[in-house]
Amino acid sequence: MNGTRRRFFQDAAMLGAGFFASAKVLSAQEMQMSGDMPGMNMKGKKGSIHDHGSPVLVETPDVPNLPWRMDGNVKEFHLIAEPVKQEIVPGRIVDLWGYNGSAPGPTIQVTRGDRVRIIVDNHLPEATSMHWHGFDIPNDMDGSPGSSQDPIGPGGRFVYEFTLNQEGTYFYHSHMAMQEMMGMIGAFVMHPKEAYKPRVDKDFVIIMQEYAILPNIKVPNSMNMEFNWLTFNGKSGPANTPLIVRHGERVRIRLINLGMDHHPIHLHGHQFVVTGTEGGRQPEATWGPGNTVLVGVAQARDVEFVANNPGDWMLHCHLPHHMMNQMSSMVGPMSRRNGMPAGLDMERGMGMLRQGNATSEENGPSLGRGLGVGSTAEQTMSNTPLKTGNPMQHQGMQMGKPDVSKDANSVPGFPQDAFMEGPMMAMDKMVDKPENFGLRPGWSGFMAGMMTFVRVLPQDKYDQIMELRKKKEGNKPMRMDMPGMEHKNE
Ligand SMILES: [Cu+2]
Repeated sequence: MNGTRRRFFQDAAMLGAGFFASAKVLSAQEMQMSGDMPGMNMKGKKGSIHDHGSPVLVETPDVPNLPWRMDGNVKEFHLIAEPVKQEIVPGRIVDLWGYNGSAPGPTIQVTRGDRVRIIVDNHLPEATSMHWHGFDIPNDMDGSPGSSQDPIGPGGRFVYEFTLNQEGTYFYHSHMAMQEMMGMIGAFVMHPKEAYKPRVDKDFVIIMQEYAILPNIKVPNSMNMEFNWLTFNGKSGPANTPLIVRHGERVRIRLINLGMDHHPIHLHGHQFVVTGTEGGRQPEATWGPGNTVLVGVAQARDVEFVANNPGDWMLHCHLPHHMMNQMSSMVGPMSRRNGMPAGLDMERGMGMLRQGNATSEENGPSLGRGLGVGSTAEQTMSNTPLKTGNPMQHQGMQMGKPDVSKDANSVPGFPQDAFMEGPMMAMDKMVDKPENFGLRPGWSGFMAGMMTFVRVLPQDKYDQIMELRKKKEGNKPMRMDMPGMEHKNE
């Protein structure tokens, strides 16, 4: 049981009043609802396409699923808005706001026609509200603060209830704009009763978010207009869990964007078709081939493809700055400077803030592009020659020598402001997990920002990874049963 779920169930148990019948029911339900669905459908299927039956459940790598209980014919969920400590990459733990210990919040899955109740508790220090993005529901359930309901005050609760007659990739989010930029969104997938044709074998959700978090600071600056941490499902490369599929399987990826930027998401090695938007399924007549889809703010895009090309294929946002981590103008220079500038202490010399919060007088909201340029505390700094010799050593990382030519420093344009081209910062060991098994050594040095893999694997390698995953998860069941959803395809 991870911290998220443990926390959730502790909270749920403390609520008493029969929210769940007993601790035993809790753990059974929790096991049933284990968010580790990647283990589903792992046996006895060879990538065949099924044209009948109920849809597969979605996997949201690195994000749990939200459990529910049935109350009569109502599917009841419980969301807790609360501060969250989120490890974006190894060692980089930041203070976000999310739901049930996760940012983005846990994924909700329902089936068309479901009557749904969602209890929302506010454990934030300020008011919030919950909006159901794209839902055709009564106005007083819409979660618009001030117009459709009063905001939910700190310590408060609001119970939403509605019947859902839609299908597609939807999401929930705080309707307080600045809270959105602290992480407050989650996926809400509405399955059709019968799977679409052609049927997909794997169905994934990826939520895109972005944060402005300066070096040495843990709280995002939600006022900033530029972002230096770009995440898929709350993780930046190389910390993302890859999407594992069998060679020949049909795959759907549901891309959701809530931030300040639009993201052109590109898949290597395959052509896909866009089969859905935030408004639901698109008619097949509109499906044209592509390999890059622009996902605008507040939009969702479903893409589908047949994984017919074996290998480890990148899936990433194609904006160059969205393939970087921790990008700030001071990070590049500090790795190759000869000593500190005169008159500055260590932290100042490295361009780090010391006051702890984004609106402190030290730099405050003047921080703009590059998280330093335009600020009065910006240092004058021209590009200095890249030092050859031994690179800085970081614990746990494979710090190689930069692979540069002898005359590199005489070439105009070299080194760029933020010289971070690998393989200096590989951290394969630090992000080791079953889904990364068998990747090329040093791979992690080239993954950053909104970047993960679709690993199209032959049966034996696929089984090997599922075996490792099973071992890691111990005896947790490998499937999740949803009332009204059967998995005939296994
Ligand atoms: Cu992007």
